[in-house]
Amino acid sequence: MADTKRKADIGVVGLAVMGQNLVMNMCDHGYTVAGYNRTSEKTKDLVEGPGKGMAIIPTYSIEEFIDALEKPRKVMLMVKAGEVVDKFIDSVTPHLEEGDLIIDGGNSHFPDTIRRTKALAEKGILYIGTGISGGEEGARHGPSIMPGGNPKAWPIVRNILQDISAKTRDGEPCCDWVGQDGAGHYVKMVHNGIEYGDMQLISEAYYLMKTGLGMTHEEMHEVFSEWNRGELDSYLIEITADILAYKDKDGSPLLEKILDSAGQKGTGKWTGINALEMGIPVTLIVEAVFARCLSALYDERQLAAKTLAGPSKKFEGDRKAFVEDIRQALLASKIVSYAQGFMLIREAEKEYGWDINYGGVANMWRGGCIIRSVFLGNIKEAFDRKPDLYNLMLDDYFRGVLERCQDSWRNVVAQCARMGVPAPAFSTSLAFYDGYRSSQLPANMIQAQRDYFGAHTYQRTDRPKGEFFHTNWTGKGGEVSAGTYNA
Ligand code: NBP
Repeated sequence: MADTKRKADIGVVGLAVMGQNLVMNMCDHGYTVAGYNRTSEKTKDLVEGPGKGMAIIPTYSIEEFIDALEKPRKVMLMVKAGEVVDKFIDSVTPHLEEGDLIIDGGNSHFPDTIRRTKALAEKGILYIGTGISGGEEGARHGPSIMPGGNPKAWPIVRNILQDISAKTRDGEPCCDWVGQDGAGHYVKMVHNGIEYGDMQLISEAYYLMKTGLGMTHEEMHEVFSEWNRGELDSYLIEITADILAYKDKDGSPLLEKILDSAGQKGTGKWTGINALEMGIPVTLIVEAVFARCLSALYDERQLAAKTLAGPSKKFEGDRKAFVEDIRQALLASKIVSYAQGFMLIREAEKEYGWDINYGGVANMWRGGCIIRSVFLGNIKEAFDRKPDLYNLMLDDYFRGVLERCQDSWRNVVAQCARMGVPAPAFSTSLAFYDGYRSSQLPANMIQAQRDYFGAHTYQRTDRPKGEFFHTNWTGKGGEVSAGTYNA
């Protein structure tokens, strides 16, 4: 039975799916937790239902909630992201004292977390914005937790957050300090972007096996189950195998009755927008977002399918060998996607003045979250070998895998083009790989065109970088270069 005379170690506001499961997870680890929800029925339902007998202190007003907390007070918000968070911060801060702590565990956009951390620091209140991944199941039994914010806040909640987090296969907590102000929510955003990329790659592999190779669901189930025992061992591959085996009531695969029009909540888009703003070519995640957008043009596609011509060839060749090619293309593309994700985090670190623990980030994603995989253990090892690793593709292990996989990868992209099977993520990752490893790109032509029509100037290969030249290409224009706009 709950010892309700004891003050609570932490309080959770927002007892919907995530909040109530986190409360119960905290209780399982020996913490006393105060709970508050705007609609009081949810609080009652929790303590009389699944949380019955647990060390939960139900509270029905903000004053009662604050009074139930041990000092320094730790208030965790698990409410809808956006304005609601600001409103709740405004209503709770007058009741808090210097040194108390607010933790936002919702899916907040990182610029909001930067703003809130700074505003609250001015009032002496500590703030953490933490990404939490793993959905309902993760919240109940161990999510991946990515906290950032005011560094002074970390020692105060470190034990609670690490205790309730998922653990890696080696027993390490999938929760570590990410960095200052918005760093935790930023890393969660990139995690979600990578999740979009992983899902798109797996979907392309499935579609290629189905349409290109004409494989049955049983055969594809076997392939994904097999892949899950090797280098691609991951939660998303595992659930894909399950989905392929799942039968509808009539005994046919349920998957084929699901409308091919993908939804999205926006975190992939945020990653893409941020990558564009910072000029980092995170091509695979952006392509994955656009692939969902294209799928959502369902009615247009039905019309175009009847109108636009293209090949509809079946694969001719060694099917077993081609399935292995697809596996290798998936692995190589995945390396590119994670390399791009970490490139983005590295740029954000510079842009926002953070100090990111890269190996820690890989470790946090190893368990509890949707992208958990054995592969992330390899990434952690790469950052352990070289903490300032510039690009994941340059690590000896990943460089070797890319070299080993590239013939298969090229074969898959070429076959897709020949058969008319869309494979945007496989293709864009290969294009990025070839672009990144090119000491020369056709950007000299772009610079010449920019200078031709807009006098934007160019640098020369036979002169030091930093010297700019303009050519009067037609003999009609002037010698004056444009310094004020970029096209
Ligand atoms: P929701 O995102 O559905 O939010 C519902 C909670 O917000 C309820 O407790 C609700 O109170 C409260 N709330 C709202 Br709505 N407006 C409020 C207001 N004006 N003042 C106070 N409380 C208000 O809940 P969730 O799915 O549990 O997610 C919580 C957070 O965790 C979100 O930011 C979500 O993005 C994030 N997240 C969710 C998942 C997931 O799998 N669901 C995974 C990872 C992260 P009420 O009961 O009175 O309406």
